[in-house]
Amino acid sequence: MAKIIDGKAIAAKIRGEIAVEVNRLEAKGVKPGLAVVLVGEDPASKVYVSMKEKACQDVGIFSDEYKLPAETPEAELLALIDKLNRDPCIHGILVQLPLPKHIDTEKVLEAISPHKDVDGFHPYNVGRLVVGKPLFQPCTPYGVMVMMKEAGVELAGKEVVVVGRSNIVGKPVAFMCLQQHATVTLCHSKTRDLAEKVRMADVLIAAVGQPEMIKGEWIKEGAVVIDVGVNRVGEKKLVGDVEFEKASLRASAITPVPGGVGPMTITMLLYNTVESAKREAKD
Ligand code: NAP
Ligand code: LUD
Repeated sequence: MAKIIDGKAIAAKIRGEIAVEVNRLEAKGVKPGLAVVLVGEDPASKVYVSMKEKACQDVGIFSDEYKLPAETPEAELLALIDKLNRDPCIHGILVQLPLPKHIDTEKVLEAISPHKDVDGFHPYNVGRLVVGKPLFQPCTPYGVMVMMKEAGVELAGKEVVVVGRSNIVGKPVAFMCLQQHATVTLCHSKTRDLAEKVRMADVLIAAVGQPEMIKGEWIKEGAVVIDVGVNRVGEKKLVGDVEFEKASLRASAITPVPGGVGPMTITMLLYNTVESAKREAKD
């Protein structure tokens, strides 16, 4: 039976350490500040944004919230980002995705100062990651790496299979694993025989967004399974991209959904914001 990698517990430990660090900075007159921008009414985004705001309050980070209507013109959003880029009280700017269709997401992400880009989505930060000299690392993949480290998962020489190639999760986590000397296979919707690829994995990272599409029987005996997927089925139930119960019978360690990668994402956002404030203050 697999060991459960408890993201909630690891997140709570790190948030405790962040709170201590925020206190230390405050004593020196530095208050880390995060601007959280939400455009529109996407229900999942509303939940995540309010979780982020609460997490900031819990550790003592100042959070400045901007909730804009869905029909906000792109120019108005760009003007807000420009203002936040120049605001000395703000060390991190987060624009929750997805954005409404009339807004060019790439243009918005490129407008955020790379030095306040706590999501790590600006092409400057993506490039820094790819060359192995990261400044801000994107929160979800960063959280995955920290979880694996905490769980004692050694990556050098291992076969890592990532399913999903989004800019938010799949691509960056693949580069992070490569940096840790894993041999990485990056799969997507055009991959032939996904089951065969998954069977090779010493470490499987699933970020597909399809409820339980990765079957328990595909998992190699003793593999580590990291399930990034958060899929709502029915009214309330959340499931991952992997068949949890069946995969648990074969894996040596597995992350649950909820309580796995999700809480780590928010924790790394807090971490990046504090790092940004420290860099700005030359602390
Ligand atoms: P996304 O942008 O929709 O990307 C999904 C990826 O999965 C794409 O690369 C797609 O391939 C691939 N894919 C889709 N169907 C597939 C199939 N049948 N076989 C193989 N690959 C397939 O999603 P995302 O933003 O990366 O999110 C993925 C999941 O993670 C979602 O459930 C999301 O809610 C969750 N998530 C969780 C967190 C967290 O903090 N826990 C953070 C972010 C995302 P193509 O590129 O070929 O289309
Ligand atoms: N946009 C993210 N869009 C969506 N789940 C998140 C997320 C927490 N700019 C920007 O925060 O990093 C981002 N930056 N994302 N996501 C997804 C993605 C973004 C997803 C899940 C959770 C953040 C989370 O804590 C809980 C869990 O898995 O235990 C369950 C709570 C629930 O109802 O999903």
